[in-house]
Order: sequence, then C-alpha cells, then structure tokens
Amino acid sequence: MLYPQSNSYRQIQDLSGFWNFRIDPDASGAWSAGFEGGQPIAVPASWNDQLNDLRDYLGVGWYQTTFSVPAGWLGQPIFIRFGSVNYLAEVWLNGTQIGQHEGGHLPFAFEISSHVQAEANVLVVRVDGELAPDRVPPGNIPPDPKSPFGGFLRNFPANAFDFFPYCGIQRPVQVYTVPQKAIQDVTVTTDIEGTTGVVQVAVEHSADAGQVRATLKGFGTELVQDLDDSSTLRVENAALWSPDQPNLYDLTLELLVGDTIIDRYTLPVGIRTIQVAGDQLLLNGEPVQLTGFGRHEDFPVMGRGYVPAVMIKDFELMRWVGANSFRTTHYPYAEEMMALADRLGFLVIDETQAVGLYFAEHGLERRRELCHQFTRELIARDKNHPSVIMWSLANEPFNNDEKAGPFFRELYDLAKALDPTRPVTVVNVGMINGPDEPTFEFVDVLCMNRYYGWYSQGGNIDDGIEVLEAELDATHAKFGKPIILSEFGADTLPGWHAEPSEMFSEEYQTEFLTKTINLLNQKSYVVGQHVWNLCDFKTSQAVFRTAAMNFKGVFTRDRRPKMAAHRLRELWRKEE
Ligand code: BDP
Repeated sequence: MLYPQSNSYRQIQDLSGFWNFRIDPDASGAWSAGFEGGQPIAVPASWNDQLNDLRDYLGVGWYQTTFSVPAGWLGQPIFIRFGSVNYLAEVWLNGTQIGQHEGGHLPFAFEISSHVQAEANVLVVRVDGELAPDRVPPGNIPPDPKSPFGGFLRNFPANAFDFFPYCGIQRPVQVYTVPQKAIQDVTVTTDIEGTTGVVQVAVEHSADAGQVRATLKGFGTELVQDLDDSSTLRVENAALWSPDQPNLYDLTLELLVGDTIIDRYTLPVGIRTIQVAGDQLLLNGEPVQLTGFGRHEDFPVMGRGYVPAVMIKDFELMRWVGANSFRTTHYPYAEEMMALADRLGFLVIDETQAVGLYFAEHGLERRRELCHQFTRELIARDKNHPSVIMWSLANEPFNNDEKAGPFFRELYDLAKALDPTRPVTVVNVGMINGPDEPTFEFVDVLCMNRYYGWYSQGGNIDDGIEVLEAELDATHAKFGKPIILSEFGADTLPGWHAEPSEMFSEEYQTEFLTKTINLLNQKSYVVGQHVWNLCDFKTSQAVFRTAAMNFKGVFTRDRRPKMAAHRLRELWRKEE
C-alpha cells in the first residue's frame, strides 16, 4: 500500500482540523447523511481526553466534516485514506456508504471518485470503540471468578492489555488523487554481493500502461533502468544503510506510455540485509546488538493521536541515551514514525496489534481472522522500510493452550510467505510458559519479556537476576536461537528516592536496569535489550496502577529524564 505522495501527477489534501462530533451511547444514531449540532473535536486525536465527560467512553461516536476539492481533480481517480481509526470505522460520503474497516493502528483507503463533488462534500465517519472478546486486541472478556485479575482486581476500562484503550480518528485523514493509469504498489528488497548493492524492484500498475522506468540516485550514483528489461538494479560500491550511517538512495519510478510520463512515485531505499545465523542477528553480515525500548503512542490530551513533535522528541531521547532500536509495542505505530526511523537510523521490531490474545473458544475464529488481516496489512504498509528488521506477530499471548502453537505456526507461515526477507517473532512472557513456549520451536528470534525483581522477587534485584540468568541459559541451550530481552523494567515514581534502593524509587529502577544490562552484556546469544518503557504512559485504572499510569518509563510522560535515563546513557552510548 503506497503512502500518498504529492508531485505533478499526484496531489494530496489533508483533512486535519476541527470536525463535528456526537456520541451515540445506545448505537441507534442514523446520521449517515450528516447531522446537526454536535461538538467540535480535533482530528487527528483520540476523543477521550479532549471532551470532559468522554474519558472512559468507548462506545459509538459520529464524526462529520465538509470539504471541497480543486476543480481540476474531478474526473481523476480520487481516494480517501485514514491513517488509523480505533476501532471500527464506517464511512459515508454525501450519504453513500463508501466502506468500512476493522482495527486501529493501520491505514485504509477507499476510492471516492464517483461520489465526490467540487464543493460541500459531507463526510461522515461512525467509529465504534467498544472493547470486545472477539476483537483484537480483546477486552471485556467474561470475568473469571477464579482469577483475581478477572474477578475482584479487574481493571477499568476492562482491556486485556496494559495501556489506555483510546479511540477515535487518531491519525491523519487525506484525500488524494492518482493519475488514470497509475503505479499501484512497489516492493523493494535489497541484497549485498561484495561491495555491490542488489536492489530488486517489483511494481504493480494499471493494465496497458506501458513501461516502468526506474532511477536510483544518491552517493554519486545515478542508475536508470527500464524495468521490463530487468527488475534488478546493481549499485557498485553501495553506501549501505545502518544505524550509524542511515544512507538512503532515492528510487523514482515513472510510468510511461511511449515517451510520455503518466505517473511518478519516489521512495527512499536503504540497501541492507538482515539475517539470523545460529544464535546471532546479522545486519549487513555483521552481528548487531539492539539497545532500546518499548514505547507507546501516548501523550496528554492527544491520547493516542498523531503528534509529529512528540515523535521527533522521542527519537531525540532515544538517541540521547544511546538507543539504536525500538519495538512498536503493542500495535503498529504511525507510518510517519517508520519513515523517520529510516532517515534517523533506528532498527524496528514491527509489531501488530495482537496483544492480550487468548484461546478460549468464544470469538477465537474471529480473532484468528483479524490476526491474519492485520499481519497482511502491516507487511503491506511497512515492507519497504529498511528500518524494519523483524515482524512481531503478537505480544504476550496466553499460549498455555494447545491451540496456541498451531495458531501462531499458521500466522508465522503467512508472514514468511508475504516477506521471506525478515525474521519473525512472537513476544513471550515468562509467567505463562517460560522456556516451554510453543512458538519458540519455529520463530526466528526469541523475544522474552521478563520482570524478575519486579512482579516476582520484588524488592530483591539480585535474586531476580539469578532467575533471569538461569532461564536465559536454559532457553539458549534448548533452542540455540538469538534472544532479545524485549521487556524489563520497574515502576518508578519520579522524584521518589530511597537508600538503600526500594521498589518504586529512582534508585531501584537504576539498579535494576544496570544489573540486568550487565548480565545481558555477558551473554553472547543475547542480541537485544529493550527497556520497558521509554516514557511513563496512561493505562486503565487498577489497584496495581497508581494514578492509572504505568510508571516504568525512564522518562516521564512529559519527556523529562529520571535518574535511570542518565545511567542508560552511560551504559549504552558509544564513545564519540
Ligand atoms: C508486560 C506487557 C506490557 C506491560 C508490562 C508491565 O507486555 O504491556 O505494560 O508488562 O506490566 O508484560 O509494565
């Protein structure tokens, strides 16, 4: 799926701004042709923290705006594209339903050419944000009186994951044109042979549209090639892409009829390889060590809304501590963030929104279908980013069920069929299966979330480190695959101090992270260390979540460093 682009063949109009909004608590609204009144609301942004009484409202909300298009657009193919609507979106233009999409965090587009007029187009979007067991991620799972967390310790709202279930139109909405005959999709894969970069380009375009000419430009090279002759571009003395040198070439594709160019699309290309070899992860043939974080798209007032300045800030914070990577915990991040990771040189484990999956029959088939849909959509969206080095199919599924292994084997095979070039993982948590995790048999890299010294061995970091070391060694001995400690951390109240250190103090977090990192540095098979979390973030209310916050950030929610951030900087930052 191509990100919209503006050039002399394609134009974009951004619909960000103040829309009208109405809630529909009993889901009886019939406002597809438009509604009167409503309240102003900002798009993109979550609705929850904008309007006073909607903080915990997860039902149906209707959005409406009007827009015009330049007269010159009419007669061309016109599309509308939503970066993310959480959770279920139904869209009407001038009273006609033009499509619907299930699932937040991934883009979708509908062609609107035959419904759009020059002026006063009425766009209506019905958003259903309800948590349900047959949605992904799931929520409102029937309480289990035998489990304290399903019973008397149940959180509110009752999500099956640890972040606030923000809803609404959370990323940009764009209307855009493409030419009548157009480039529809591009897939780029890269390889390295000696000092030569091998760039494979596959283009999908409208039928009978002539030929495609590719121009690859950068670092003193300019290769021009007709893709009907060969879809492989060979770049002598290639400037490879890596975190230290995020070298990007510009690949421009032109669709030609005879000598006339009828469409053009340009995308950045980073020439790099990523492979698993034994218990190592190799970037451009060399072992690579990931240092970095899990993170959240989370900021006061915006909720999970698109905030470009916060993205830049988070890259700055990560760079400041010496991180070279992150995982898109626990849903695909905005595609603009992935483009920045390409430019700024960050390695990304790209995760779908499959968090909190469980295998009870109720809703299972639907959850399975959604996981397949989201894996397809994620790979289609992000396949061309050099920064993306791994797909994560899920975070912490409740895999202590015999259905879990086959469920993920199928999903793994799907991801590998769609993209044979990248390793695939399923992120696992210790308390569910430990080293008996069924997905460890077939995934390429073992991603382990472990909290020894916090949820168990609480208050006793050294005991936790011992348990962790024993489990890492046993897991490595059993599977011989590279391991990433994909989460470790401790809730920390900023400004709370204790000597000797104790839980929730800045000293405890600092000691916990230091001792864990020192252990990981001794294990050659550990190829990554991702601290949980970059910043404090909002979650549901629960007795174990003070102030409805998860305080495991090494930065506060407003991006100020805790003591541990300074320590990480000493541990991770390379000498300059
Ligand atoms: C991990 C989850 C993460 C939580 C974290 C925690 O993957 O979403 O926020 O625990 O409890 O197990 O802080």
